[in-house]
Amino acid sequence: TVRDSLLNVCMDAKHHKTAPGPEGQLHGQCTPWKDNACCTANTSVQAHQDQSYLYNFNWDHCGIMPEKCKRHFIQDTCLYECSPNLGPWIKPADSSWRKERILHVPLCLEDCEEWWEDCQNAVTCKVNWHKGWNWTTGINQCPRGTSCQKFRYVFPTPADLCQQIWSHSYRYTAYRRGSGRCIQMWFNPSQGNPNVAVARYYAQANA
Ligand code: FOL
Repeated sequence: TVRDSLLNVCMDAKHHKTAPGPEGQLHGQCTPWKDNACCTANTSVQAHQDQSYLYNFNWDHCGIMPEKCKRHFIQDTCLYECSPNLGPWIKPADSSWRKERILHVPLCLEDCEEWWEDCQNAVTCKVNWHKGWNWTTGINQCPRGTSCQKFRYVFPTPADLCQQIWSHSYRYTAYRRGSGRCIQMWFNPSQGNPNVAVARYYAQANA
């Protein structure tokens, strides 16, 4: 039998609810999680805003991020804040702003590849977006000594992007969407949340 404590849980982080539950309405791209979510409706609205109060994080730190790229970052925020299916990958975090983090979540191949493809024309100055920004103005700016470059130079492969941008929150995998072996950032909730079965599978593998 599986480790129930790894299933249907929320990490202890900055904005997460203590336990997952229905939200009635979630905003925009976070809608797929509305039946069972770790985020509040308010967090789901903030997830769509530039420089939201969530982390005061500016996607446009090297100029405006193209819309088709930004939607992947919004989707990543929805998964990170709302998913109740990341239990097998929750680990203690060594940081001031959260007690727990996710580590090595197996992201579906297509979700990683499309994120990278759609961000080819976006520009950044940093590989790891968690650490080392200049916060003197209250929002993240490129630190001294860095320069703004297209994503394809900063992240030469899809794996570089998905794994490095959030300190290995994700693991790049060859598993396809629908395989039951990888977490989908994007899904159509009409047939339920496909990540429920994925968490169950990996909870067992850990037991
Ligand atoms: N998405 C995913 N998939 N995983 C994540 O861990 C994740 N985390 C965020 C957003 N989406 C995510 C949160 N992002 C800082 C920077 C980014 C951020 C949260 C906080 C920040 O304040 N960085 C400081 C260091 C703070 C510290 O470590 O104490 C810095 O030095 O820039």
